[in-house]
Amino acid sequence: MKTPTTAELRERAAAHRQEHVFAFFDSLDQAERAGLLEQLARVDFEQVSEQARLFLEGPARTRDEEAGLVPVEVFPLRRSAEQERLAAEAVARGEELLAAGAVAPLLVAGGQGSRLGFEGPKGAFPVAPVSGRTLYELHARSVRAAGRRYERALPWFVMTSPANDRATRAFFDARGFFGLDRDQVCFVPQAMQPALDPEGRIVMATRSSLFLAPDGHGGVFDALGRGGALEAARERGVEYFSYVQVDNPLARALDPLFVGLHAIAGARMSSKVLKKRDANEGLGVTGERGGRIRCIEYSDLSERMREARDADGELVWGMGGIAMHLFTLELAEELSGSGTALPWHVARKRIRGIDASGAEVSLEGVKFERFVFDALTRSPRSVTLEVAREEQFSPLKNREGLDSPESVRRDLRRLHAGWVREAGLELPPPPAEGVPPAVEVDPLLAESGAELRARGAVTPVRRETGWLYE
Ligand code: UD2
Repeated sequence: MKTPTTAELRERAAAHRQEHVFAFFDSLDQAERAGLLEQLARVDFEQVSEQARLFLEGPARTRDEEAGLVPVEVFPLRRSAEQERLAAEAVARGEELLAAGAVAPLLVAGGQGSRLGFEGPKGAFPVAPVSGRTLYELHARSVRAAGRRYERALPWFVMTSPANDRATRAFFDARGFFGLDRDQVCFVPQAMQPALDPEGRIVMATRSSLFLAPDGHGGVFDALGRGGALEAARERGVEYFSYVQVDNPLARALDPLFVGLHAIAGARMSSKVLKKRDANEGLGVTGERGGRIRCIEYSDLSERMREARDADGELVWGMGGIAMHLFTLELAEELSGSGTALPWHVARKRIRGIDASGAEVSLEGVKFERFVFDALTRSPRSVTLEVAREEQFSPLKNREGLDSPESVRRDLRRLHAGWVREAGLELPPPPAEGVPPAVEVDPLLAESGAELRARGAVTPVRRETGWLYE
């Protein structure tokens, strides 16, 4: 792409009512000017104008989205005999595809983790209850374990954002890529979007920079396309991406049942769900209308829909999405670089920027994000698989309380203690009534009770923090 000149950029900005981005240009030094011009060259002003229209005209979309929507059919945890037969067939098919290297794990970690209040990439948070391993390391060890199981080095795609890309790479580097081959890991930085003010003008973070925020996890398709990851994946024989979030250490990226069901159904995109804790848990819901699947984010759900109950008193929209998806390489190729393929979602947040005089202020900002699950509308056939919360979902979101380091560690301990019990191995005494024993199982040793049992007699390493089976 040819680098636009300063005059061209001034013209573009002015044509879209954004000339203020040059307000301080003449007072900047050489390096500051270059930095600002580089940012501006990457701004799609046409798109910014569309985004401004989107929130200035404030479409009342939610109601339309909900009209006529019915919950999708779920492949449940409690299965009929026929579903059990299909599940067994799916596991076999899934194992075949995994062994053939057709499924690549994809971890999204471009978010800012602001609720956790942790400096640095969220994946660098030490979360494991006994070993103190970080989220990244747990995911990496799970990828290594799969590599060993299927006797091949699986390519692992990790989405970062320009805000944490360098820190993430340095973190992997300093830890020897957690024992993975360097060329197994492919970092794909997502793009950034300018934040706007309530009048639809781009917010300046400083006199020489725009306020930019990651473009949402729906930016993953563009990110995969831009850096050549899609071609690399195709060359390596990848047919499906298995998408999980960095904040969930229980996420199983390589799940034969899910892969098999998805492949047998001929789906382009599929999702895992579970029973919501209550009507207000922060999980999106999936519905269907006229054969099209649509996911509505929890914050967009009307109260009527959130609270609706059926004749048995159960929540009608009681199944929540846990951000684990499979999608085909072909769908990613179709969506990558397609510009308007996925809709923009608007998030209003207080942000720090400068005002017209250049003074630092806190102002109401409007951020724009794409959501990966909007791609479900492109998958006429789709599998929605119910999973057990205690086995697959315990996200790290908050500093304390629900979905906090404490709750994640407790859930890991409880799950792993169950495996140790199932394997007939020894457990440390629980520290108190109702508190799970301080135990942890390394993914490289086992990722289920059955696998641990198959390992035979294993002696745990006893640490001050508890027992580590590795
Ligand atoms: C997300 C889902 C929600 C539910 C929940 C499960 C959305 C909008 N909602 O809620 O329905 O499934 O997860 O835990 O996704 N990320 C990026 N780039 C971005 C933004 C986010 O990589 O620009 C990553 C981020 O690093 C994290 C994940 O996406 O791994 C989820 O982001 P979040 O914490 O903002 O999503 P949350 O908890 O609101």
